[in-house]
Amino acid sequence: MLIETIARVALQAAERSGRVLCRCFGNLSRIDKKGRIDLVTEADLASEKAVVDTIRAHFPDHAILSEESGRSGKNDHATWIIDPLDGTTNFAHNLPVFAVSIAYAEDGVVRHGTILNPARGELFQASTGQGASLNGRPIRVSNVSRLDSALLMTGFPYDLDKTLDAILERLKTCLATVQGVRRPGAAALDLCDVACGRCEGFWEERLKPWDTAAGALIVSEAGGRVTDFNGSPFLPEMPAILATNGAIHQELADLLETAAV
Ligand code: 2AM
Ligand code: CA
Repeated sequence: MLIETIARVALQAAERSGRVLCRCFGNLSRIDKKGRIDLVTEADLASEKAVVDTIRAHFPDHAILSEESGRSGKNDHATWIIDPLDGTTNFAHNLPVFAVSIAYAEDGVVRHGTILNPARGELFQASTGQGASLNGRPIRVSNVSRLDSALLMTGFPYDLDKTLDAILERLKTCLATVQGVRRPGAAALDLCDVACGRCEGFWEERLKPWDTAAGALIVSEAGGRVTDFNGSPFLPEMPAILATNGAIHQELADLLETAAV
């Protein structure tokens, strides 16, 4: 499949989703819980319908893996991986830090990623071998190489109780070493911030493929490095992700390792 065609459909789907999300933002009438703190809103569902309908209209035989509706279609060759609303908790609190994330994978390898932050009008795109862009302009990771000059981002999983000690140990160790740690609440956007050099690194565990598939490609196409916590090349099905500008990667991986409880 021509990657330009994929990118065009991904953009159309993201723009439709963006309009849906902006319409719903600040106007939610219903918020349901999937777990103690794991929310789903009518915005997640309406955005998912906008994205899935767009992809289905162009590629009825492609498989789709999307956060709210799960897996549909049988096609081992071509799969779309979608988070219709990344940052649902922010969205439900009227905090404008959220995105739609759309990835396309061929034979298990992510070939294209589109992430739209409709509240800021920021569109991040990457295709394998073609670099990454923000609103059409090429982006690069930062060249900061010292941890004490590095700004990092992280996130906390919904099932916190299981791993709270390990998460707090990592956070404590990083806070004591780096310039700063932020926790914005939308993993896809954290990855985009690494890709365009607003921060040097991002780590989080217990994520799902839809949280990371598009963003990981955007980071690597922007010149960054993406692995699991052990340094193995990242795949969307891996629950732990470490994405950096490359220059701080090994040092940050070692630091996270020292914090293991
Ligand atoms: P969401 O808003 O789509 O649910 C917050 O730490 C970030 O991680 C958000 O991107 C959130 O995505 C995601 N996240 C946290 N815990 C998660 C979990 N258990 N499963 C999937 N995504 C999770
Ligand atoms: Ca989501």
